[in-house]
Formats: sequence, structure tokens, C-alpha cells
Amino acid sequence: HARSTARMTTREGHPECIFCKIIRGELPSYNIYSDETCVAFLDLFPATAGHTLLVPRAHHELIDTMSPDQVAALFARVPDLGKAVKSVAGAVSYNLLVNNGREAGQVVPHVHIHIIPRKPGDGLIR
Ligand code: DGP
Repeated sequence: HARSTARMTTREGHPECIFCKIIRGELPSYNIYSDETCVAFLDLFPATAGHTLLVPRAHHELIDTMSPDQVAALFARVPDLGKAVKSVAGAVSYNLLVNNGREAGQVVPHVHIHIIPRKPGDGLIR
């Protein structure tokens, strides 16, 4: 049993992590994008319409433990995904945000990049 848990942790994510559960298809999500290294889905509590989370498949609580290549692969998806999110949301700009650690506002302990579409007068602070 310990063996199978260890295998899940390395190959199929963290057993109790909600984003790993979404990646495994055990929790519903509105999926935007998926490839071999990352997925993107709509944020359940959107700051603005179209608020998207870009999430590496590998379970890392913090950016700190990711390799530079893993970080590069994740951020490499931002240009195309950001343009698609803007287009669908009818937005002209977007904020990128990573809350890296609890004191920085991180609630879900699996690395994710917020892509937050912005429009004039959307009421969010700069
Ligand atoms: P952060 O504070 O950076 O850890 O942001 C976590 C975000 O995740 C927050 O904006 C709400 C979102 N979220 C939390 N639980 C779920 C969930 O079960 N599904 C989806 N799609 N988003 C979630």
C-alpha cells in the first residue's frame, strides 16, 4: 500500500490536492487547455469573467521546488493562452498573478498562475 501511495504521489499527483484531483478528473472543472505538462481551467471564484488558472500537472506546492525547465514550460503557455482568454472574455488586457506561499495569499497549495482578464471599468484595483 505504501508503494502504491508513493507511485501516486510521483506519477499521478498528490492524493488529497484539489488541483491534482481536477487533473485526474476526480473533481469537475471547466477546462480551457491541456497538454503533457500543464492544464488550464476556469477559477471557481473569478475576479473577473474568464479568470483562468494555468496549472502544472506535477504537484509542487511552491515554485521554489520546480526546476527552471518546469517553470519555463509552464510560463511558455502564457502568450497563447493569455490571448485566447482575452479573446473569449472580450478583454483588452490581463493580469498574471502567482501567490507563492500562504503569507502571499496562496490558498491552494499546488502552483498555479492566475490569468485575470481586464477591461476598462471592471472595478478591480491596479
Ligand atoms: P490562490 O489564492 O492563489 O491559492 O488561488 C486559488 C484559486 O483557486 C482561487 O482563486 C479560487 C480557486 N479555486 C479554489 N478551489 C477551486 C476548485 O475546486 N476549482 C476551481 N476551478 N478553482 C478553485
